[in-house]
Amino acid sequence: MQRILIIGALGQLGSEIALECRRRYGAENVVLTDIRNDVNRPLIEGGPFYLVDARDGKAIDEIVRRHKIDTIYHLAALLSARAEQDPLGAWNLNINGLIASLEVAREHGCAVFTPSSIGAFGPTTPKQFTPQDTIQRPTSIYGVSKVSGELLCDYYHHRWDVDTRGIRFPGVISNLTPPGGGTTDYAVEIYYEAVRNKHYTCFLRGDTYLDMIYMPDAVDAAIAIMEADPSALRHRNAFNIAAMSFCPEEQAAYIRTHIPEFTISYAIDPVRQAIADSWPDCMEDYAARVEWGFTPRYDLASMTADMIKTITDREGV
Ligand code: AKB
Repeated sequence: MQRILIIGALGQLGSEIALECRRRYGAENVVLTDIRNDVNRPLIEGGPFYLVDARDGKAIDEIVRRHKIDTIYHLAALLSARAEQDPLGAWNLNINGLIASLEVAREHGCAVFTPSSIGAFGPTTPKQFTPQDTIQRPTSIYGVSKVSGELLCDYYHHRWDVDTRGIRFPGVISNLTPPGGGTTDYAVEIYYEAVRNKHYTCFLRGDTYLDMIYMPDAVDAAIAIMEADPSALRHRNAFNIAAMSFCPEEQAAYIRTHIPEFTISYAIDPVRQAIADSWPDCMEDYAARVEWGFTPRYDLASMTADMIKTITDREGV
């Protein structure tokens, strides 16, 4: 029986993992927390919800006891671009929040899912077909916190036998909850602007390649790894997953197959460009495919068709 706690449940990834977990395991078995409660009323009212700071280990401990939680999805974090504006705040939330969850998991025997990121790599990492196990010397504070998080999760597993598991997410593209403060946010914004204004001004260069994944595949991956047979997991905390790799120019070309008048221009943000330039162009994800069966369904063509249809239908354009 899975009894799940999702910390950071109202964010881009959390809100969709929460919906799918409630559908699979029953709303009463999926407890949500977030530091805010002023968005997404249906999710807040659809099952147990608590207003909690992810660093508040005591509050998390009480929730885990009260609801007999066995699995924690720890999703609260500042993303890469936002983190550069407040490096100490990012370190504080990304690391102390994670430690709070790991300590509660150690005490109560919970499994813990933690998202890492392509941000855990840096300029000295091989850029093409980035291997699962390779150089990790990130230059952003977000990346530094993500590598540290991977190591912390490994440590809690080896030292305390906590069932920690995790994925290095590429940019996640979705149409329910907007991302906030990421370097890959452009790849979501472009679809909204294409439908609304037929034009997008991109903050990255047109030839900047990055890995991306569509939300349905990201949600399936997060749940699949937590349901995987633990004896099959050799890497545990930092599986590369890569569904597709593209640059803004290519994404714009695919959008034009649906909206021929769409145009793109560029106003480069040097901070986010430097972060993107330090990340891989495309990762190799063999370990995730072999160890727990990662099989993404969407590529750039099918994702673009679905994003444009969903946004157009919703906005009545
Ligand atoms: C970001 O851009 O910061 C995130 C990520 C790739 O981890 N979307």
